[in-house]
Amino acid sequence: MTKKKGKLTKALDHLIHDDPFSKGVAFCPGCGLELLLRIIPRVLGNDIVITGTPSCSAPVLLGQNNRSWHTLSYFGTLMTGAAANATGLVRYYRKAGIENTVVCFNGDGTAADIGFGNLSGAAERNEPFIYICYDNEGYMNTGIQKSGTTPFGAVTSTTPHGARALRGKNVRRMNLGLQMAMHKISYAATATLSDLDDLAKKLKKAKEMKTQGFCFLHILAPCPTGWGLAPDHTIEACRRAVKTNYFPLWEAINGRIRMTRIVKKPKPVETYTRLMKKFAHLSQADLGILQDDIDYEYCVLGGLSVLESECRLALSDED
Ligand SMILES: Cc1ncc(C[n+]2csc(CCOP(=O)(O)OP(=O)(O)O)c2C)c(N)n1
Ligand code: SF4
Repeated sequence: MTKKKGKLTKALDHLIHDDPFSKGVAFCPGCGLELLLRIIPRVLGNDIVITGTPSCSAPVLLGQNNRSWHTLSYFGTLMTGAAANATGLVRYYRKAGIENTVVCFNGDGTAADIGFGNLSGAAERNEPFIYICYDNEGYMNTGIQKSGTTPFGAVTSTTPHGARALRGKNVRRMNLGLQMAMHKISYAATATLSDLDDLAKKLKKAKEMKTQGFCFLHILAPCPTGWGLAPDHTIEACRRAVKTNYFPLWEAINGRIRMTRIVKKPKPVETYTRLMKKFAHLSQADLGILQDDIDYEYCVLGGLSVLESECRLALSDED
């Protein structure tokens, strides 16, 4: 009991700033995005400038009916040019002699698909801002369409189950976090809402590291409405995503990867999928494909995270 209390205090210790959001905002019950949005300024401070695109975050961040739900600075932009606009903002502030932190905050539809080109460009130029992708694995605001990060087998409105032998998404997800880390940017990391201490440390590290260049955080943020997940299972879904290696936690400085949490005995992916309806139709064979994808991605990650020391050894052998 005492131990648990200590753990909780550790995570909450990072939330040192006031919550700039109104108590009731326009998100569905249990929305992972809402919790994440409330945490970011509480950790980073209220002087951040957020920029983002049309999405589930926009009704709250941009406001509705000329009213605002928060006291932060927000710059609304287009899905096609989110990172290019953030680049412009940063350059304007630098020219004006204003020191602040620009946070480009977008869903996976923007980050992985529609705005990926200029995200990659900003990363390659190592622009000094933080890009956060909250990954709810689809275009949720426009009716739950599949995106590049939607996993194999998941039902979305564009990858249905039932009609003409369709069984959800029939191709595997892209690994956005790894792709960004391989741009060898100043800082890249994955995080989720079940591991708040890890999430808060990575937010702080991104704020520190952005003086050296581009920082990218890939954050799993469950969408109860789109996933068929009970609103009170949001955190449990994140916890199981980590425990099954569906969403491993790591960070990378200049492309050098380090696991921030190693799960000693990963649970089978069904432990995670059974929580939500979007996977309810999957056969054992389908689950096998999903499991294989998770195992493969984890092997790649493991390989990359040890590669550096192994390469150094090999090089010193040659010496
Ligand atoms: C270029 C472009 N295509 C399509 C749209 C329509 N649109 C508005 S919000 C949205 C969904 C955005 O998805 P994502 O970025 O993943 O955020 P989420 O809705 O999941 O929060 C889309 C497709 C748009 N605004 N701009
Ligand atoms: S649709 Fe999903 S991401 Fe959008 S507000 Fe609702 S729960 Fe959140």
